[in-house]
Formats: sequence, C-alpha cells, structure tokens
Amino acid sequence: MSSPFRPDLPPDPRILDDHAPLVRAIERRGLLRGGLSLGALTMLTGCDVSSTSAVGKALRAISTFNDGVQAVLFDPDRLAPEYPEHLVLKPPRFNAYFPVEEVKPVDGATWRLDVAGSVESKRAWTLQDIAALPEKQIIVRHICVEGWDYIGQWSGVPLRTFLERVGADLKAKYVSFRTADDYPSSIDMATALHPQTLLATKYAGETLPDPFGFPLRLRTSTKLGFKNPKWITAIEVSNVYQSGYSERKGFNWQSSL
Ligand SMILES: Nc1nc2c(c(=O)[nH]1)N[C@H]1C(S)=C(S)[C@@H](COP(=O)(O)O)O[C@H]1N2
Ligand SMILES: [Mo]
Repeated sequence: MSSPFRPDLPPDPRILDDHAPLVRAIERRGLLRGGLSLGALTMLTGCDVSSTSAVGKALRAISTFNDGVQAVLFDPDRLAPEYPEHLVLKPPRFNAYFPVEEVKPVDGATWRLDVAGSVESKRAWTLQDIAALPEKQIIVRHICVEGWDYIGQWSGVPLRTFLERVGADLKAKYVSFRTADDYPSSIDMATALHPQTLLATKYAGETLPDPFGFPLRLRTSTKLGFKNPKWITAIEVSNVYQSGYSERKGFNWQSSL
C-alpha cells in the first residue's frame, strides 16, 4: 500500500473493472459521485494503485471504514434497487467458509427454529409453522466482499413480520442468528425491520436448495453477502452486541451497501 505513486507510469484504468462490485458498493454509499477514477482512488488512499491487487486493497480500505461512521451515514430505511426476473442467476452462486462439497444438509423434518432473548413467545418453530406465515419476494443484488455479485430472487416472511409474531422488543438494538454450521451473525434492529429483509425459504420460487441455506436463511438487501446467514437454527433479540464469524476475520459489522 505504501509504495510511491509513479505519475510517469500511469496505471491502466481497466484494472478498476476487476473490482467492479466493490467500486459499485462504494459508489452506492454516496461517498463518490460520477464514477471512481484511479486518480481519485490514489488521492483518497495515498496509495500506488497501479496493480490490480493494490487497487483491491485500496478499495477494501475504503469499504471497511468505521462502523460508527456508517451507522450515521446510511439511512436504514432506504430501499435497495430491485431487478426484473430475467436477470436472476439460476442457480445462485455458492459461498461459505467451506467448499460446497462440505455442506451438511439440514433435515427439515427435525429442524426447529429457536427464539430467545427479548421476545414474548420462546416457542420453537417448525418448518410448517414458518410456511404458514405471509410471504414476500424480492429480487436484489448479492454482493460478496470477495469481489463478485449476482442478482437473486428470494422469498420468505419479512423478518419484521416474524419479530412482531413472537412479540419481540422492537426497540432492542440487535437481532442475532445461530446456524447449523456455527456461523454466528448479527444485525441492527433497523436492518431487521427493513421491508427488504426476509427470512428466506425459497430461491427463484423453489424451496431453498441445501447449499443456499435450507430451510431458512437471512436475506438482507442493504448489507454485504456475509451478513446473510444460511441454515439458521436460532434467532435472539437483545441489547447485547454479538460479533459474527466474518467480523472476527476483520470485516466490519455494519457492512452496509
Ligand atoms: N451459515 C453460513 N452463512 C453464510 C456463510 C457461511 O459460511 N455460513 N457465508 C456468507 C457469505 S461470505 C456469503 S457471500 C453468502 C453466500 O450466499 P450464497 O451461497 O447464497 O450466494 O452467504 C453468507 N452466509
Ligand atoms: Mo461473502
């Protein structure tokens, strides 16, 4: 990051294209207007951005800026862009902290969703219980910090509706998730109540396939991919901050788009 900028060797602007999803994510935050240029990136970071790996590092530095600043900057009620159905990627692109061959399918018949914390009803939910809830569909862009993205079509109960059904304290700060693969994750209440935040049970109108989180996964529309835990087994409402798997690897907790 610290090697000197070489104005005598202008970097090829096309190396920005290698990082198109991150550039888009940063631009959508309203920090940059009218398109990010390599010159602007150099000025913002003081780094030599003449190689694709240096560009990636510089962009990640911008994108992982302070959580507190993000909480102030982002309007939690802003809607994410939605897309037409013909752009939906089928099947979706898989990612997890392990390869797809190591996915351990969850048995829907014995699966239960535990509910804990500041809620009136701590009764566990079956798949049938969840299926009886009202369903909403969204077609939104999934953006992974690793630098790829796709448009996905998700359906399931809005998390807000679910939280209302269990009598959750909607003034609590956090909603935290546990998963079958031990991938803890948590979001702020404003994001939990956002109209485009679902507990998804379907992809492209079909039951969620095992690699994509059967039977239940979170689908936020205003956060990076890693804030969408798959194979959810428990939901907790609380005022106690809980870190997540990816946050422990150094990614910032808000990770708003
Ligand atoms: N339980 C669980 N959820 C997870 C992950 C994981 O490893 N385990 N990976 C996250 C990351 S980094 C991404 S990009 C998305 C990928 O979701 P997809 O496979 O549906 O595209 O899942 C997120 N949710
Ligand atoms: Mo990701």
